[in-house]
Amino acid sequence: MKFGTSLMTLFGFCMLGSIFFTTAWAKTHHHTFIVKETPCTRLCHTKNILTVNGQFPGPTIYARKGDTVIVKVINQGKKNITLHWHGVDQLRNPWTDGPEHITQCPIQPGANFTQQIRLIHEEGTLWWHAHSDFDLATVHGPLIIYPKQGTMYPFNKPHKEFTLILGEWWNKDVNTVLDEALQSGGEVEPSDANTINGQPGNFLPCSKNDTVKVHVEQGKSYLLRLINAALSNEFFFNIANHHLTVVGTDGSYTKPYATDLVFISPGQTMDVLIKANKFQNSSSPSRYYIAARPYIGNTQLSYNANMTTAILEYETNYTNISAPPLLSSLPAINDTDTVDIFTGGLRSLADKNHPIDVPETINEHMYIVTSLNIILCRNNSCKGPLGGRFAGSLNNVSFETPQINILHAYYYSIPGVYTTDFPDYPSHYFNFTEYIPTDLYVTKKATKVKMLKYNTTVEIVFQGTNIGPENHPMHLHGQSFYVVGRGSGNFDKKKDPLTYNLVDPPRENTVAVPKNGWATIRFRAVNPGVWYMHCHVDRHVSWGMNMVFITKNGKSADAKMLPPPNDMPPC
Ligand SMILES: *[C@@H]1O[C@H](CO)[C@@H](O)[C@H](O)[C@H]1NC(C)=O
Ligand SMILES: *[C@@H]1O[C@H](CO)[C@@H](O)[C@H](O)[C@H]1NC(C)=O
Ligand SMILES: *[C@@H]1O[C@H](CO)[C@@H](O)[C@H](O)[C@H]1NC(C)=O
Ligand SMILES: *[C@@H]1O[C@H](CO)[C@@H](O)[C@H](O)[C@H]1NC(C)=O
Ligand SMILES: *[C@@H]1O[C@H](CO)[C@@H](O)[C@H](O)[C@H]1NC(C)=O
Ligand SMILES: *[C@@H]1O[C@H](CO)[C@@H](O)[C@H](O)[C@H]1NC(C)=O
Ligand SMILES: *[C@@H]1O[C@H](CO)[C@@H](O)[C@H](O)[C@H]1NC(C)=O
Ligand SMILES: *[C@@H]1O[C@H](CO)[C@@H](O)[C@H](O)[C@H]1NC(C)=O
Ligand SMILES: *[C@@H]1O[C@H](CO)[C@@H](O)[C@H](O)[C@H]1NC(C)=O
Ligand SMILES: *[C@@H]1O[C@H](CO)[C@@H](O)[C@H](O)[C@H]1NC(C)=O
Ligand SMILES: *[C@@H]1O[C@H](CO)[C@@H](O)[C@H](O)[C@H]1NC(C)=O
Ligand SMILES: CC(=O)N[C@H]1CO[C@H](CO)[C@@H](O)[C@@H]1O
Ligand SMILES: [Cu+2]
Repeated sequence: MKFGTSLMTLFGFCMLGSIFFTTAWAKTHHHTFIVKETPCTRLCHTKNILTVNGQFPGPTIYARKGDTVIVKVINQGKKNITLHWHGVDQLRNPWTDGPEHITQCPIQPGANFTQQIRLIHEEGTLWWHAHSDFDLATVHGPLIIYPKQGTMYPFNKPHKEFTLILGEWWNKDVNTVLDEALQSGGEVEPSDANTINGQPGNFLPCSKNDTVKVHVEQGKSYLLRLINAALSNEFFFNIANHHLTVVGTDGSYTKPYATDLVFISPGQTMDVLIKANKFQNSSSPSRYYIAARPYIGNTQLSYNANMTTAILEYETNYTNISAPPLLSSLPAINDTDTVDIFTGGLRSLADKNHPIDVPETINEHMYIVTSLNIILCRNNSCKGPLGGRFAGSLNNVSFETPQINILHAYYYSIPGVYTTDFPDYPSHYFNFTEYIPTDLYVTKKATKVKMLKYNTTVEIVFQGTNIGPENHPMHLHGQSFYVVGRGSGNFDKKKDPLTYNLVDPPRENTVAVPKNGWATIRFRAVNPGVWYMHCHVDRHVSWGMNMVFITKNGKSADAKMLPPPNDMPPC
């Protein structure tokens, strides 16, 4: 299946592919992803960025539920990379899931790796991205999964659809930004612009000419597939004067949720219906800003508050080009109440054709504190707080990425790579949402995993803390989960479970654990393999806010991990 890739590569210049759907399909879809350096200009800065097939954002993968996608990844770049299919379970096949040093060794420059993506229950919008260093900043694209042949959307078929990817742009090379931070132990420089489909939009320097435009016809309805591919920023998103109806998130349908505003964390996707009903006659405005701006809980810290914009433009012969597009205001950058209201409104569709299976009896309870920390440096010579080095942890274990990948070590029983004592509970309870005393702020590195028996039901209560500016969007590989509750303050194990939604909780692969609050997820471990769980804020990953689940094989043949493919990248 081809869709404009050849045309785009001809130009070899970080081109934006078509944002409207224009293709046919088959049961098995073959793609070739050539990862390479491509010159690209934004904010009047030109640099080489890593792209797939010269496109930024990268190519869209289209498939139907139940299809298989086979991607041959060819690394023509100068650095190690890996690719991940975000939100796909990869049932029994962790081998091509992608996280570097967790399930594979990287694809080295000049090497290839063919990755198989079997879509089983996923339907809606997912995405793919690099899972090595900060490569995700430019190596990402949509993965769009239509209903099975002969089945339909659980809503009226939209006239057309379009995809918008929220992201961040650095004028510097992103991996230089990462290396500098890791060397100094200090903060990662904030990005220079937030972007929509790689473009900063009208309000940022040198960007106006390239602002993304979405053309619509009066009276028609559209499906917007919204993806947050930012390295750090959570976003408020709206379209001036247009109502939005969320109908899906993270590759699962939701009950239609009418709203004027969407809140989306890094790693998440939202499927949103829009009715283009605002252009009535020659004197009506015909252009409306599509806008996104970050949410940041603590405005004391340095952050990028830039608004990024695209334009919704009605196809009409009356467009008054000198009239500026209409802009609707977005909530204040620290408006936590609006975040909580939006997030609290998401419900699984949970109808006859889209049943849900929320675990009711729980075998494994976990209470995981998500925290930013420091690791002390000799002579207090690092650039983090107290002369230490920034770290992140889950239950005070700051993940040390092993040299031998965990899947390899598990499958071939290589000892000494990890230990199986990831703690189910914090060793130390305190008021997590209060200022944390310095001695508790320090953490330690280790490579700990949590073993799960096949078919175990797991509940995790994530507890956010007062340290750091933002929520932690926790992402789980290998299975989606139900978000059964979310609230502020310290989790109260007597009162808070009474508020759980076990009837129609949203099914997600990434949950925004609130700063100073908690979120509870549930899932059933029926996917044997090695599954990474990490904050989707990339710098928090590099600081260790991650851990690994290993789900053991079950008894029956179809409850066992598949053998590795022949072309696993060697170390
Ligand atoms: C990678 O794939 C390309 C294109 O199919 C081929 O030309 C090249 O020889 C392969 N490289 C390796 C190391 O297998
Ligand atoms: C934008 O377009 C105008 C008109 O074509 C041109 O004069 C200007 O140089 C362009 N700006 C940039 C930054 O490319
Ligand atoms: C044109 O449409 C606007 C709404 O966009 C309405 O307020 C106005 O009355 C209409 N004008 C005419 C001449 O129909
Ligand atoms: C614009 O005008 C042309 C020529 O009169 C007509 O064919 C076309 O349908 C018009 N388009 C719209 C969106 O009104
Ligand atoms: C176009 O918009 C500008 C700015 O809003 C306004 O001054 C002008 O009168 C409009 N022209 C027409 C023909 O409507
Ligand atoms: C949000 O930030 C503004 C400006 O810094 C501040 O005045 C306000 O108190 C903050 N609101 C909350 C809820 O933190
Ligand atoms: C720490 O400070 C001591 C005394 O000032 C100095 O001798 C030593 O080299 C420093 N160590 C590092 C790692 O900077
Ligand atoms: C925890 O600290 C916060 C912030 O100081 C305070 O509002 C809250 O009451 C404390 N909770 C408990 C249980 O002490
Ligand atoms: C985390 O571990 C470090 C190192 O073992 C210890 O100093 C610190 O007190 C622990 N913090 C918490 C919150 O348990
Ligand atoms: C998984 O466990 C449930 C009970 O929690 C049981 O009903 C089901 O049969 C089990 N499935 C498998 C494949 O073992
Ligand atoms: C790239 O990956 C190989 C294989 O794991 C490793 O030996 C090498 O050190 C890596 N290169 C860099 C720059 O990390
Ligand atoms: C135009 C604008 O607001 N630019 C800001 C975007 O964000 C960077 C990083 O915080 C700021 O330095 C710019 O001033
Ligand atoms: Cu985080």
